[in-house]
Amino acid sequence: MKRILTYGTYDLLHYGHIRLLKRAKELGDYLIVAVSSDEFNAEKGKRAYHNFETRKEMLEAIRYVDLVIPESTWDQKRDDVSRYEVDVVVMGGDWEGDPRFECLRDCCDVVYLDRTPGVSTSQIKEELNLTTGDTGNLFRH
Ligand code: C2G
Repeated sequence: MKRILTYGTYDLLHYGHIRLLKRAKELGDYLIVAVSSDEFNAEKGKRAYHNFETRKEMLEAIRYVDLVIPESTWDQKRDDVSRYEVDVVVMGGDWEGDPRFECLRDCCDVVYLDRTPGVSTSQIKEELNLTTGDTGNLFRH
């Protein structure tokens, strides 16, 4: 059984996230997602719209995902790889070459997958704010 592990905030779940998880699962048989805790998000300078429990619940509903664990620190990755007997750590291309992932190459494979262009959580937030701001309605007509 080939075990895959990926990390992320996964806020305002969108098709870019789903396509990443689908392709990550295609690399093996079992996909673990380490989703950032609210406290760790603060450390990353992020404030998620949905809290940890909600983001975890949404990820657990995705057919490609077999297990969701918390991501609480930058430094837990090596322990995660060992504890969950991970063969491959997968991340989107925006992390390509990041030493926090490259340093894992002595204990597992590290694979970066192309990001899905044209969608991001921050873009969704910005567009919703703009729409709300200039028309007062939540949805663009
Ligand atoms: N992603 C993607 N395409 C997008 C948006 C995101 O492939 N259009 C990928 C990212 O590359 C990442 C995953 O989806 O692999 C989750 O994205 P985020 O929730 O933004 O995660 P991030 O803030 O990058 O957290 O320790 C690592 C961090 O926790 C990663």
